[in-house]
Amino acid sequence: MMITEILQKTITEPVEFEGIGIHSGEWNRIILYPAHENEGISFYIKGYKIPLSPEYVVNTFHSTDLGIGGTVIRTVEHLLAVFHLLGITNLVVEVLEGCEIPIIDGSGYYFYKKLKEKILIQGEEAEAYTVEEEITVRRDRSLVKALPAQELEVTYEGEFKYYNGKCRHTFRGNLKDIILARTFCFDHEIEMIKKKGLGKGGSLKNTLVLGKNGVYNQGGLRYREEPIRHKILDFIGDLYLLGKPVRGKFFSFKGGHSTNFELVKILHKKLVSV
Ligand code: 5EP
Ligand code: ZN
Repeated sequence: MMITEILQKTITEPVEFEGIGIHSGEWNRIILYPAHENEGISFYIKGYKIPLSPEYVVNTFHSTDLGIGGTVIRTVEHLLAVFHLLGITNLVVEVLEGCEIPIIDGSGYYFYKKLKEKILIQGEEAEAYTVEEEITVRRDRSLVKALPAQELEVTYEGEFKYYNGKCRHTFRGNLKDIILARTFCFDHEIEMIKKKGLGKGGSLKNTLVLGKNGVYNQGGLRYREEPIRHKILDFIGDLYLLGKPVRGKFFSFKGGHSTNFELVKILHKKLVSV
């Protein structure tokens, strides 16, 4: 992969978020701190430091979780998507209570809203990763593709039962297209998800619940293809596991955290081997 130069960014002052975790159901409190140039993004939990890197991914089932020595930080993807979209390259995330990033309203909006006016552009140039050759990942009935491009572009295509909206969307850099898209699940899946010990914090306050007869949430959808747009947000968050902004054209057909992570591992291997 080629490396393109842009400016590094951090935040002007610490920012705190708190709230329930979608999977743990516990209360979480995190503080984001500014970081120096070339420090990158890292997480601190219970005295451990976890640098943002695919090497620390310990789970991709229903969320992307980072871990070290048995200590895990769950559901980092929505916060990472916001960092990626805002171009934040240096920052420390300290987890003070709980072990999950708060889900808030299920989208990236609150992170975005609080961080966007606190962006500090730093003097040094940052590296961005540019995809240089076509990569395809296939797994079961999903497919994820990366193609060379100068800007980040992400197309997601899904096939959802009981969902009659358009099942395809392309993100071409307009943040407002995806930032409000909430996490989601289907009514018939909830029981199974809970049986697996997941979704303990799920409610209509943070999850778009879809069913045969439509949407359970009052107020309905925030976008016509809100689930598809949320999948794009997840993808952009997972790509940021590489630790640097990514330039390339991506296509995901029914992909999820595990196919995203497969792709990230391939991209990462190419990076460390050049
Ligand atoms: C799983 C949930 C609930 C509930 C009543 C009302 C509501 C939410 C997927 C794989 O965003 C994600 N990852 O980034 C993923 N989200 C989830 O897996 C997920 C379960 C819930 C709930 C509820 C219960 C009772 N009355 C999200 C990608 C979208
Ligand atoms: Zn998500």
